Amino acid sequence: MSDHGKQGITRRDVLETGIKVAAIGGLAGMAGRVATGGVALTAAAVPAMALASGQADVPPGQLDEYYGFWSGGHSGEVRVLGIPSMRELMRIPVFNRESATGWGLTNESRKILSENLTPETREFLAKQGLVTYDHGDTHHPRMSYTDGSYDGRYLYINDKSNTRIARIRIDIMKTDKVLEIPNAHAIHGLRLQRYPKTGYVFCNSEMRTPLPNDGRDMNDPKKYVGIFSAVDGETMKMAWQVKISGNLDNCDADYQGKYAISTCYNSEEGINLAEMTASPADHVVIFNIKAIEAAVKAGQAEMIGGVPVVDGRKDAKSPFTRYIPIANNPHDANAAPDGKHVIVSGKLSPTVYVIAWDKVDELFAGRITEKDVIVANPEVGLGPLHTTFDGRGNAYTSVFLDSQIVKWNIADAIRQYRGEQVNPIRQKLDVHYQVGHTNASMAETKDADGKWLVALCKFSKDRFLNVGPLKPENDQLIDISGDEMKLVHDGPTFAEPHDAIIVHKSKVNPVEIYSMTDPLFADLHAQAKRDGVELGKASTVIRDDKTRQVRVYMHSQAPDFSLTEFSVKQGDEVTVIVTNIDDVVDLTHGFTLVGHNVCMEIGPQATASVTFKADRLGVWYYYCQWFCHALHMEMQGRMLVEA
Ligand code: K7E
Ligand code: CUA
Ligand code: CA
Repeated sequence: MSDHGKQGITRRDVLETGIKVAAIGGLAGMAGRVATGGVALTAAAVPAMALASGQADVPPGQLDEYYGFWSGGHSGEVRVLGIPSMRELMRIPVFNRESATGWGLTNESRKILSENLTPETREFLAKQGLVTYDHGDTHHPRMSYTDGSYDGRYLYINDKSNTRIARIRIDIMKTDKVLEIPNAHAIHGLRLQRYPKTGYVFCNSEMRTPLPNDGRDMNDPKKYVGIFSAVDGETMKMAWQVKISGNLDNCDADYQGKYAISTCYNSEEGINLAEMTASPADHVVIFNIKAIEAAVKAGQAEMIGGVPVVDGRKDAKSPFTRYIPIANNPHDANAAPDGKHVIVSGKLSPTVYVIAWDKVDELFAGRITEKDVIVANPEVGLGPLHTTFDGRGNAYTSVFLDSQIVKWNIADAIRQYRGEQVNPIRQKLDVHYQVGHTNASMAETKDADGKWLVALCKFSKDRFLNVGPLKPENDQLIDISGDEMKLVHDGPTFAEPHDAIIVHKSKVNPVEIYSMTDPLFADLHAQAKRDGVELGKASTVIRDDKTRQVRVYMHSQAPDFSLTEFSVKQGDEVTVIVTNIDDVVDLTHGFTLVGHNVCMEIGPQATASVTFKADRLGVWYYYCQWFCHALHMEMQGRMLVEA
């Protein structure tokens, strides 16, 4: 029933029940508006048919079985794809500025982007005339868990470039929180606590800096500190941090809520390439969550930048961490859906390491040594980066230099490590070209179902029409449902999805229409109350002659604004507040003011606001930029700026 809007019927219902032209007219009439029915009419001819397993071609009018949540890399956004069609369904602005929706322009988005910056960052940005950073570099999108399964509440993602993380609400597919991580530098690895729920968002600081980074110890890199962070995923506030030796690249967590694990490629604590690759061995750090929580609770942590920090560095010999030696410069750590193993990919070593979580218990108990937690070390190929799983005991590792996805069997790898004559490698499939992350359907949950795998290739080279020197990346879809992997689709993507997760559609249930009482609009309701008006009902201009602040309240209902003219005085600070009172599925309006850098999206039953200085004398038109009606072009009004 998730397709249903408030009026109880959608265009999809119309298609699937075979009601034709007259009914669509009736639907529009029921909503009191003319719907854009052209698309629906052509799609109605498609017969309903189930997708065969392994079929990547999703016919017109049919829905995908999975959602893909894609990092947008240094575009700073998150993208939503349908899998297996690889159709891009939506872009969710996160750390970037977005022209269509006004993300970064509206008051609501600016608040989200700025409210959880550190005081130092806030002061620095203010000097540049900014309230927040204008860009981000996203890598690792991860959906919240309950008991090892996706629970469809939130998606979290890192910003490496400005040391932040963000949270997206899955119910509306919008970013609702952004947090700068204090004491850290460049958040790269991000993964989530799986059990009992999320819980913690684990964040790796990739770079080491002096702590605090206030000008001290700059020429003494040995004194720099690496930081591992845990954020409370509910409140999006810092929980605790751990000082570590070396740096941190990627991380993951177990299925019992006991451990997190991070890879380190710079155990040398070097500051250039030669130094960072000097040692034949680096390590992974395993964090004992209960031990850290106990120390924080007992007040044993040091408060730095408002965060409790414990010392988990090697020399501290703490109960918080263990350092497992791994051949040089490992990249990812990926927990297997069997709940028993975690795979560390070697990068500069042609092997991957299999670590058993129950051995980690023994290591912390002091019964075995660090190297004993490793139960397999199969050779997979040159440049292993990331590993994913099919839920049938097989692992799939991306090997960058060989440009392959390598399928291997975990149990056989363990047997081989014990000395049995068995080859764990099942298949090597060429991909195009130079694959980074790979992820399979539901693979990061205990519901791993082994149907689809994506290989996020860093280069497309000759795979698409030439678009000039800057090429798209190539995200390839591979069918892993059978014994053999089969490449079924090339998917061009723009800069640059590092990582993606594939989530069954049953786990993702967004709403069709906003709730007018959504917390997103709480500030606006409060302001309206102070002004003695009600959102969605008022069409009024409120001016404070002393502060010269003007608030313009209006609502939108296709094809008109409730205010088609308002006047302000030159130099006024104007806030326009628009409520979309249409409650029709897919009926979004916009508000764009010519010549004022003002634009916003207003979804059905949503309210949005934007503030600007009315400094330009004359007539300035505003219009709805979201096609909403046959008379959408006419949906406009005038702002008169008087001397
Ligand atoms: Cu391998 Cu940032 Cu996960 Cu890129 S990271 S590939
Ligand atoms: Cu409202 Cu276009
Ligand atoms: Ca190294």
